[in-house]
Amino acid sequence: MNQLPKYLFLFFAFVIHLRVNAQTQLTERAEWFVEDRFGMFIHWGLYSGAEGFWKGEKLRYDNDYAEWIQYRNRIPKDEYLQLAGRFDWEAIDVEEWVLLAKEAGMKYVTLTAKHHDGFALWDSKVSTYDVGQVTQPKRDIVKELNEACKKHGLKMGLYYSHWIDWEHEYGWSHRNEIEPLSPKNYDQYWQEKVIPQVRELLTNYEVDLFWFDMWVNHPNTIVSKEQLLQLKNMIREIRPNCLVNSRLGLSIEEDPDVDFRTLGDNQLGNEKLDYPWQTPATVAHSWGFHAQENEWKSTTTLLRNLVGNVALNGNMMLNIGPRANGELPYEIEQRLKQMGDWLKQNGEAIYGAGAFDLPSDLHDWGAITAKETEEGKYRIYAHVFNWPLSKHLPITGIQQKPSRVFLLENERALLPFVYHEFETIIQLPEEAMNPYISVVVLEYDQKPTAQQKLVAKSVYGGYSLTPWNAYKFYGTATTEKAENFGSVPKHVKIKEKQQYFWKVNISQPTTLSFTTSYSCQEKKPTGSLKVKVNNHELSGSLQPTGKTVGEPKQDWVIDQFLQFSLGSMQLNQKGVVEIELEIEPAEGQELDFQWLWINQKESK
Ligand code: FHN
Repeated sequence: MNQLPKYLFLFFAFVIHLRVNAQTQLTERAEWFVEDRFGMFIHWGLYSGAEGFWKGEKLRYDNDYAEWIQYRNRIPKDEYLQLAGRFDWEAIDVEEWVLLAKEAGMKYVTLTAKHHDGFALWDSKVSTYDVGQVTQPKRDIVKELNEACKKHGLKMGLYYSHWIDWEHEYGWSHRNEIEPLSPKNYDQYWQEKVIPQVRELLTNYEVDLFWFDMWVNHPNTIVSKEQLLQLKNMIREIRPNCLVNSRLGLSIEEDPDVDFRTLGDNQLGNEKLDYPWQTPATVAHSWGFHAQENEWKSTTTLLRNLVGNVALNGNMMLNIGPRANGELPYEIEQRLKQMGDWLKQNGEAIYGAGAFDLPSDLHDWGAITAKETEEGKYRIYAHVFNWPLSKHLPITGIQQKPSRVFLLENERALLPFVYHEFETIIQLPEEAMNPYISVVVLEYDQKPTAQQKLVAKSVYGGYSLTPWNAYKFYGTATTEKAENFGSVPKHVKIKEKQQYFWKVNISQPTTLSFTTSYSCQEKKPTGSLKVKVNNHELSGSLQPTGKTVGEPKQDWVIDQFLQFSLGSMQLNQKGVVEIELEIEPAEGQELDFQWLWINQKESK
């Protein structure tokens, strides 16, 4: 720790902890990981030389994970090894990948040291199936990565496929479902390859993170809990600060000593978690280089995904799949550099930032991240995905007035705003500041409190009240998922009297008009629907909505959801009001309810 006095270090550690205080189950080890938020994944190995094709045939699986070519296309091991001959070893410069990571604003790099093919990208003394055997002079890609990471100040992670190994006679392959492998033989693989290789990696390189890859629960696999613990304990013993992900095969719930949870491939977060977590993501679809990749995500999409995860206290590790000459597809390089440009301007809203105490899907214009600043202020970052046509940005649910509001890319130009109880309306400039996502900062002298359970004002000028954002309800309605590709929308099925209650903040006396959307398959008007606000009431009977057609000539007839106006009412008060909706189908009948929309007449 050089000359830094111990108390100062403790102080900084405390500050870092405060900044990410939304996460309660955070090990000290993992603080850097939560702070850093964004990393690079590299899938690169012999499979990169095949590029998703074998002897003219495309990979035999539509998911097109090019790194699976050996297994999917049943390639014999010795022929697979010959792929090394397609590599341009002279041209491969690991430092270039690290430099790209740095330029992209990524803070760590995780390389597939050994993927499912069992081929080691370091000079392994444990197995001859390694990069040292196919290069002259011998290359050690892990060592090169380690040196480059150190040189450029990034952390290094290693991916190690522990469960699956197609090289070792007793490593697991999906084929073992029809050619059984005994636990005894599997343990032989474990003790003579997994344990010594991971020990070798831990001992010879400065590994900050071990990324394992098993996506079936361990009781349903050949791997035993004892084996997993043996592996984890060895890591703890040799490199106590090295992080371990949940795809080791132990969830954080089962073993809180696991440092972070890895979600499914490209699975974005959908809830705040109180422990560190991460999405492994691709720019297109395949992890290893695939010659026919064509599902490139845009820079905007990738940035939205990153922001969305940070808004839920999550991380993202974005993959690159270099070719056998080390080059990257243009699209990957371009997206990463553009993300880096955005992060140079807006990284403050990502690094060390996390969720604020409001639901992350509250606002329809984008997402919120937040953190305490080094100067002791508190900043809420409104990531505006959709620059409102009205140029008014409504922020609902914060109980205090900000001391100042500005665009993160132009702190000197303060933005005018009005604050009414629980609602801050910001006057935006005509043009969005950034082509991807513009970040508006609301600064407070201390962390503001959140008013829970309010429905946010929409950028479309009203309030969307749904069964899922009601703060309370009475009744037994059940949620039905969207069907027919969403042309039958998500809704609730109501068979008997149901009441929903929402809270909405009205900034001034106004006229509110109400519209509802539902599907009712009765032949004539029946049942009732009532909206109550204070002493006002609007009511009507439930109208038949009939059917509609999704696509022609496909026998695709679906229940139709139609909207109905319920009228309007004059409210002479301002502040938080409770909206009640009571729906009562007639005896033996049912209604599929979707939403209630309130329009507030704007003042001049
Ligand atoms: O099978 C692997 C796949 O090849 C890739 O490495 C991904 C990355 O998350 N993990 C497995 C599938 O989930």
